[in-house]
Amino acid sequence: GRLFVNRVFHISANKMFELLFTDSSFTRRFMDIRRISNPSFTAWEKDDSGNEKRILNYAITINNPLIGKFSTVTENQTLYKESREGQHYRVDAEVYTHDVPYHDYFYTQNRYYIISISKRKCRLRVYSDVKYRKPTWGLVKSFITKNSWSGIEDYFRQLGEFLFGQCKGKKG
Ligand code: YK8
Repeated sequence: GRLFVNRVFHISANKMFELLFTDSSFTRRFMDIRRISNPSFTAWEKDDSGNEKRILNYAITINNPLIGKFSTVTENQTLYKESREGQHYRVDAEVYTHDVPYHDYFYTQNRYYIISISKRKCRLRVYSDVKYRKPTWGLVKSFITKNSWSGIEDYFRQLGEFLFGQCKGKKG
């Protein structure tokens, strides 16, 4: 995958997890900014392997004239059991955009690592990869990949900035 976020934030690892991976007001506000609508979240639930899972559904607004204006999205998140509360967390998210061209050919996999540095500092790393669900012609692949990277990059740049703004509002 490609590394899209690698940055230290002045909040605890715990707080970072809460902001990004619970139904927080931070998430709600960020969704508003991104014009993400109709969000629904399931609660984290342990599966047979001991990892925890939750499912998000929402609609995104797209500003690429090739694609159309909206798409519904399903995001399946896994919180790995190796995560240690307050210390380190790993969450994988599989993102399916249901209403874009070639939607049945690919999905996006995002890996989030939150690592505690001190009581009030943590590092966030996010890797992203475009995954193919069936054999895809090379030209189509490069079309999908190119359109995906630019959208993903834009999203995580904005997320990083919004998180940074959140931290500045805090003491320390
Ligand atoms: C998540 C990756 C691709 C997709 C989009 C589709 C290209 C279609 C290719 C055709 C619109 C919030 C993206 C960017 C939509 C948004 C997705 C978000 C940002 C033309 C061949 C949604 C993170 C995320 C992951 C993948 C992104 C999609 O939390 O280009």
